[in-house]
Amino acid sequence: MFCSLLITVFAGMLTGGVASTLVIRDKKVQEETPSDIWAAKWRYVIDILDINGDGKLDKNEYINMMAARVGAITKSAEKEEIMRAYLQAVWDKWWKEVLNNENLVSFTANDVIKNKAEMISKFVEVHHLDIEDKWALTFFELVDENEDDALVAKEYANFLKIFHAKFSAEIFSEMDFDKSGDISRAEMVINHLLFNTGDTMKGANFYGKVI
Ligand SMILES: [Ca+2]
Ligand SMILES: [Ca+2]
Ligand SMILES: [Ca+2]
Repeated sequence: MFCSLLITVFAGMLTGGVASTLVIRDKKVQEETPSDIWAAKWRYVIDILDINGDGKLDKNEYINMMAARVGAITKSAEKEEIMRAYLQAVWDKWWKEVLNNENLVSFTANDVIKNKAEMISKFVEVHHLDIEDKWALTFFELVDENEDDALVAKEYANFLKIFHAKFSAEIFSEMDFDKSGDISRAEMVINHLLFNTGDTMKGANFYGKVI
């Protein structure tokens, strides 16, 4: 009797333990629901680029204001112009198409989030991968001050400044996959691709701390 009571108590402790482990696991899965992280990333990036805080990212904020920050940070009018022309092309070739609006003047985080499936499928189309690479590498080259094909902390901090984001050693280490102490072109491209298409926190802090 005593023995079976003990077994019951012990079994109860065991199942209790398993149950709470499952609860923890379920909670973790819930927190990492793909749409939540993907949506959180886009809400974050649109919010930091929405300078007047009206909830919309307009053409001026996206093109001129971002280009102006590149000019100020790199102290180069030439780089500002490269950025402006590039962003104008991305607005015309990518955002107008993906949001299906030829006369696009602004968009919100919700516009992006409700087009998630279409956006992710476009991000991985072969012809689009060129645009993807170019986005990451254009910024890479603009902030690679000493042109040695690697971004050290100070240079990556300048990249984050374009997005009004604060540098941290933690973010830098997340982007530096091979822990070499700098960000290579490949790391820049992969982190950007993970930001755009990934369902996890990998690459999520590419433009600064999301969560
Ligand atoms: Ca705005
Ligand atoms: Ca460098
Ligand atoms: Ca590295």
